[in-house]
Amino acid sequence: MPTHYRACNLCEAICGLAIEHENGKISSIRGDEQDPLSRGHICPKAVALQDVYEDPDRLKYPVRRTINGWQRISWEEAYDEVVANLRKVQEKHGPDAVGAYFGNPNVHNLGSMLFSGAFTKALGTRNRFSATSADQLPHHVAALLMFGHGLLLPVPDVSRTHFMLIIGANPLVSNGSLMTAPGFARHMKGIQERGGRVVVIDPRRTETAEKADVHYFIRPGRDALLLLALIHAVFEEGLVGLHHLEDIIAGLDAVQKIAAGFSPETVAPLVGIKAEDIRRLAREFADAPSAVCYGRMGASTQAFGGLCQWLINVLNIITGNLDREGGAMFTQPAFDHVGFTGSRGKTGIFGRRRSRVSGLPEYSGEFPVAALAEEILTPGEGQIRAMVTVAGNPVLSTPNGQQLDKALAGLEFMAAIDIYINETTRHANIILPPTTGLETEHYDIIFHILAVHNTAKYSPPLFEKEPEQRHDWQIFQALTERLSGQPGNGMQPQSMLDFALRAGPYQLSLKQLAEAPHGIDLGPLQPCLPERLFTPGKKIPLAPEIFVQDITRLTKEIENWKTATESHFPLLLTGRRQLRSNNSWMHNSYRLVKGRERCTLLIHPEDARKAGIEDGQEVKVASSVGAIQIIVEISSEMMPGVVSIPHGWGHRRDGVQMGVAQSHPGASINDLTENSRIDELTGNAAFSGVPVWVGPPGNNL
Ligand SMILES: Nc1nc2c(c(=O)[nH]1)N[C@H]1C(S)=C(S)[C@@H](COP(=O)(O)OP(=O)(O)OC[C@H]3O[C@@H](n4cnc5c(=O)[nH]c(N)nc54)[C@H](O)[C@@H]3O)O[C@H]1N2
Ligand SMILES: Nc1nc2c(c(=O)[nH]1)N[C@H]1C(S)=C(S)[C@@H](COP(=O)(O)OP(=O)(O)OC[C@H]3O[C@@H](n4cnc5c(=O)[nH]c(N)nc54)[C@H](O)[C@@H]3O)O[C@H]1N2
Ligand code: SF4
Ligand SMILES: [Mo]
Repeated sequence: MPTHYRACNLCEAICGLAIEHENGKISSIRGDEQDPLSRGHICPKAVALQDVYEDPDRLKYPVRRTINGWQRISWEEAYDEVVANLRKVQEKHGPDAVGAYFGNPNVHNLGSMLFSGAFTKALGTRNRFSATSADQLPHHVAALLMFGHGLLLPVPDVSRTHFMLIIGANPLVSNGSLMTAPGFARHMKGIQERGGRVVVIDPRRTETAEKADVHYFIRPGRDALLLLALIHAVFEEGLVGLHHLEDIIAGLDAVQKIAAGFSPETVAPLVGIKAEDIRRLAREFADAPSAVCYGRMGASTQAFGGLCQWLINVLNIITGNLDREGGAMFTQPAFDHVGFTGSRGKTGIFGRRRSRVSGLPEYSGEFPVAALAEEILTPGEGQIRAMVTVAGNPVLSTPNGQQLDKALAGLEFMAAIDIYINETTRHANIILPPTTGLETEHYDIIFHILAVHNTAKYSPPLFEKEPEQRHDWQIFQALTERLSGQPGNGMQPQSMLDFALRAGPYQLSLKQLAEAPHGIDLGPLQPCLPERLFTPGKKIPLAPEIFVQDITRLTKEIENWKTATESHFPLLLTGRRQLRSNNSWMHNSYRLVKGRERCTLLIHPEDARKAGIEDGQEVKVASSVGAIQIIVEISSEMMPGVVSIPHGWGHRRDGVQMGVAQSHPGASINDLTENSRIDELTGNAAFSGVPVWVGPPGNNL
């Protein structure tokens, strides 16, 4: 039986897959043992590639919403109608009256990465939003200000480190994020086998924490304090060692001065970790032959996400662990997007403009998505009156999704480039569905930049698309041509990829990659500083002004924490990822959703007792913006006072056409999260620590 080798594009891990197939039918999907990055790892989501391919609910042709339901139309008609309507709105109300949201799968799609830029330019609106600001924006801002490029993100060198401090991430389930580490369990075991340690800081005893050497609970949103205390201890105990970074670090004194105010003893009662444990952690981290601190969603999607990501870099730097084997290192990918853009001065821009209603900062042409609904709902010049969503489901994925749901319903026009009629796209007037997964070719431009080992891999499509189908890039191209009134330059993803590979650091070609179906091993991460920096004079500013200033906001918040009184919403809500779920869109695969209910509220036994609720019962959860009903799972894996709900659920809504998902609907955590809860510094959504009330369904607050 023929075997097709490809990289999975469902999440950041880009696992190598070996797919056996015959006559257009798949018989098995396994991990590819010969893939130099994933070495055979695979997760349950990969088999859902087949389910998405065969899904009868998936759209393959453009549809228009009419009073009699969805009607199939031709591609030409669809393109013309979309462009005519967007232009009509822009002519009447100005270019910014059209808004655009780009969702997560865009970055997992070669064609979209190469063609969406021209499309947004042709759209000509400043009202652009994406999943970035519900996710990793603080990482980009810290990288931009410290290393000179928003995408020059340090990656944990997990295959060589001796100490890994994980803050607010669950890589055993997520397989790493901004750390492409397929088969993270293997890496974690490796650390422990070479005598190293893994320490996890998380308000939930996660799957990763369970396997780690040490786990500490932390009060959500207070990680910046812990990091300041760790840095304080490193200074106080004389453990600072810049090593090879000595000549390129500026601002060490400023950092020492800031951290001086945050001793482990002052911080301990606020974060819930003992001072002696904080001191020991600092000592072990600094004394290890190599160490890396890594923080992800939990340390990013919170009110002090910017401070956290800055301080994580600081901790790695002052212990000499940045750009060092076993520490936090930079990759050298074959398609060197960072090098290309950086050498042309396109490194990222932060805070040049502010959003119209709430004045949230722009990052590289995008406003924070927490501001999207208010930009649609608030009248005035620049109000959004039409939307385009691309590979995104912001009704389920962004804070206060219900408000956005209402806002989208009131638009003059909406178009969606998407494969499903879901909670978001049901509001579209026209849906343009692209090919996906197994029908597309793939080279991962983004996640090779973030991988724990340098590799390169090209995947041809497994199945030919039907003649009537279009790829994402073809849709972008057709819309761009109509919007700009100019014909395209005829370039296709393959020729662009080949060009970039040849111009890249290894001077590879697409032909070479095509001849190596398992991928090419380009070796372990290498030290590359100061050459790789894009900062003035190739120095690393350790204390950029905006972070230093944000400490004042933290200090004020500490006073609030100290004086807080009994609240109507006594519990703090956090999120979690699950092995059989992928953000908001893969619940239409029966194989993934079958079995016990997954969209549950996790709560500590003591909190459940106080709330008067029992395991397995349906309960009510309420926040300042809304309420949901959800099955409860009582577990001491939760920190007392903190509850957890996975995101991406809540499919039982009028008009959704995803049969399996609607029969396993769950409830949306983002019907509870507040759009006003953001990291005020970066504008990132602060999902962690939303105050909520939990009780029996009949009860009110
Ligand atoms: N409360 C809370 N909210 C969160 C998070 C959290 O942890 N907690 N996580 C946040 C994070 S990290 C992220 S990344 C976002 C993700 O949120 P979104 O950006 O909304 O992305 P998805 O939920 O993955 O939705 C993907 C959409 O793309 C469509 N799609 C799938 N494949 C393709 C394709 O090949 N082409 C096109 N054009 N469309 C496709 C799907 O049908 C679906 O509509 O959610 C964020 N929201
Ligand atoms: N199976 C699966 N894998 C995925 C995805 C998926 O949906 N399913 N999504 C992919 C995407 S888009 C992303 S961005 C990544 C995310 O990858 P991760 O960040 O590794 O995944 P999360 O489960 O969101 O982990 C966040 C952790 O932070 C904790 N946390 C919450 N608040 C706080 C806090 O204030 N402080 C601390 N210290 N911890 C806190 C939560 O309890 C949780 O354990 O996963 C990717 N991989
Ligand atoms: S971990 Fe991610 S990339 Fe790997 S098989 Fe699962 S979904 Fe695909
Ligand atoms: Mo994400």
